[in-house]
Amino acid sequence: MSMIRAFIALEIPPVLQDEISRASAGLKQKLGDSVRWVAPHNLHLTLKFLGDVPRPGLDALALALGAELGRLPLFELTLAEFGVFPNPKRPRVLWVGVQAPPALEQVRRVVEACAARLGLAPEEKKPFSPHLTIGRVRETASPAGLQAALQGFHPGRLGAFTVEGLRLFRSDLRPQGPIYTSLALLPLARENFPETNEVTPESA
Ligand code: 2AM
Repeated sequence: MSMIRAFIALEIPPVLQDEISRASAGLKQKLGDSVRWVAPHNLHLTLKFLGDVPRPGLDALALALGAELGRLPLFELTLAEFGVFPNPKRPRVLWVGVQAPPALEQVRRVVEACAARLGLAPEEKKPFSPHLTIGRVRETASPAGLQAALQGFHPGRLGAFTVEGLRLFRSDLRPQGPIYTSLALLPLARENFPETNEVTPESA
């Protein structure tokens, strides 16, 4: 059976993807090729990486999740500041921080529970640390050069938006970068939808 590499994520509104791109332009110039930068339209917040899953498994997951998430309220996320994994001495992943209410953790628990019911492996024991990966450091990068460039990078508050739902994404790895395709939209409770989906980038 053919397998689909998939993950569940929150989309970031294009205006905030652009804001992150604008805020990190100077850093990109400094670090250049020592980092594989995430294309602005690919910036997202991963809630669960599923790996290779057969299509019927994904359909079942979308169905189960759709029913559960439809009962949970909308919530707001704020994008702010910057950090690295695993530590500043050996940065491998560069990210923008996410300030989230407890509702995000609740959503993540529902995602884990639905995935587990369908036999998809639970996340490793490490605690959930919501972040938006903006770049991945190449093996060849000089740690000293990286540290110097990263120390002065403090983008502050980048903006906030209302989360209306999750998406199930397909990921196709290509030499020029991954291609993410939405397979399903999984809305949160519709009765709580605001009149308009407010997005407030800091530079607006
Ligand atoms: P992260 O880099 O922000 O942690 C799609 O590949 C998404 O799934 C990526 O944004 C990545 O999020 C996340 N992911 C988590 N674990 C992964 C893994 N083992 N392999 C690939 N992607 C993974």
